[in-house]
Amino acid sequence: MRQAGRSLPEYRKVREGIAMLDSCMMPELVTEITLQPVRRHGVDAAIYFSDIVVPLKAIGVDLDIKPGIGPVVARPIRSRADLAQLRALGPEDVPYVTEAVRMLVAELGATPLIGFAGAPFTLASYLVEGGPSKNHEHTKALMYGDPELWAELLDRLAVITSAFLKVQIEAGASAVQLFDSWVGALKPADYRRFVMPHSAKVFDAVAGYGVPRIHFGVGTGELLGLLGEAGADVVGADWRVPLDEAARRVGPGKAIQGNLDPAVLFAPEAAVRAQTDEVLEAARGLEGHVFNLGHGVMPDTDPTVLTRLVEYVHERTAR
Ligand code: 1CP
Repeated sequence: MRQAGRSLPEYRKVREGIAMLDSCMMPELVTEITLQPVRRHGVDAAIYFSDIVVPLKAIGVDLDIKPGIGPVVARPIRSRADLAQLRALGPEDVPYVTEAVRMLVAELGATPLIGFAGAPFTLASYLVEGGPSKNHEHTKALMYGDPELWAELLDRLAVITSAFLKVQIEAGASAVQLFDSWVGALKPADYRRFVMPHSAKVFDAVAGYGVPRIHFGVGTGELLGLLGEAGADVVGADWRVPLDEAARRVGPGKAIQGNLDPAVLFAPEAAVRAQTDEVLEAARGLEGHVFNLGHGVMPDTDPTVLTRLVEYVHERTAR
């Protein structure tokens, strides 16, 4: 339940007067914010508080996270010369991540910590567009228009992302999630050709650690098989595809994550329960299921609804 924190008054209080990217570089604050939804809702795992653009900021890309907008990049990457903004990342670039993950693992005890990074395509979209985008037109123009430059851009991002995930795993994260939030904008043939080799490189780079690797996207119904093929152990599905059908598309040997529509949380409790039942029913008999929302928690979600949802899922799945 990404960004569960945003709906919490205790989150807004500790973030007061601190810019988003600054907060990601303050290990004690990161620890506190990561623990807040675990304490309040009793979820089964914590997701590390950070953002997908943190590793890019750490290597010197001039960008900011603007309130109400998201990541904004000062000099978008559109030409070969612009690639110079992207160098490799090492643990020394993100000492605050190592410190925060270590503190969290100590505090969390038996509750697993999920580390994460942005996938090459989704990071490329922010870098090429210069900010959030609905249609990803500049990104696609580069992808189709200059496949060589595109491949080099995604390769550099795969190297950065792999290193960033390794930092989190080596500091103690028990699972990692690769967020390719916007890759649902592509058709399968293009995903296979322009994106999959680079995401596969990231999954390969962390395979040796033996921690579960989760692959997340939105609107990826047509890509589910390929998202699994890229190398993940768990494939996320949004609410548009029922989980049994998602599992059929992903194929054997992998778990499925999802997929309650976060907008359902604004409906009366009986409706939330009915929709949750539908998710759990579709997940019955799967090889593995991680209950989750199909996308992040919306900021004005009532936190007590989230607490009740967690309780209800625990009740329904207790053995
Ligand atoms: O629960 C948590 O807070 C976990 C931390 C987390 C994660 C996993 C944040 C904090 N961001 C992310 C990942 C992230 N960031 C993704 C991938 C997951 C997804 O699809 O939701 C993406 C696409 C981003 C980019 C981003 N950062 C956006 C989306 C903009 C767009 O293109 O529509 C936004 C709004 C941000 C800012 C941000 N990141 C995180 C928070 C809590 C916020 C809000 C800013 C704030 O509170 O000041």
